[in-house]
Amino acid sequence: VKFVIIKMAGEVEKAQKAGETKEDTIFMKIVRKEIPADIFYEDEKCLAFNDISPQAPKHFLVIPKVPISQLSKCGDSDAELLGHMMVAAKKCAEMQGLGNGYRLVINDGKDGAQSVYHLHMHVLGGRQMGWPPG
Ligand code: TR5
Repeated sequence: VKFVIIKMAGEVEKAQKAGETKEDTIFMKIVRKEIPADIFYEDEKCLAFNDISPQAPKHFLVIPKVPISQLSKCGDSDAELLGHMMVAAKKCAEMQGLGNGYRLVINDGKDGAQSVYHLHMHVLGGRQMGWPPG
């Protein structure tokens, strides 16, 4: 339990230091296949890969191929892409055998504990989730 609390504190601290920059993110490098990731789904608009630090037996990320920094920067013109990503997340959850349910999370900005400023949906499953989240 102590380890988990320390780890959670570390993630939040990291997120608070992160911020939107004009620089390339690690996720754009994954989109361009410049660094390896466990990509198991890809279509013309988005891809999904396993999170490097899983917080549940199944934990993957769905990201757009275009560099949108965060949900709060999206506008009306992004509605189709956001809907597409949510449907892709649902298809991926099925592919990953999450028939008993799962959780979809988008962390936005500092208070949301976002650490990578390339929009991503977390999909977590394979165990009973608690509520409320921390
Ligand atoms: O905190 P937010 O919502 O921004 O989530 C960022 C997520 O990206 C965290 O769950 C990290 O574990 C995950 N992450 C970070 C890196 C990474 C990754 N997932 C897969 N592959 C990764 N690589 C190669 N490099 C990362 N820095």
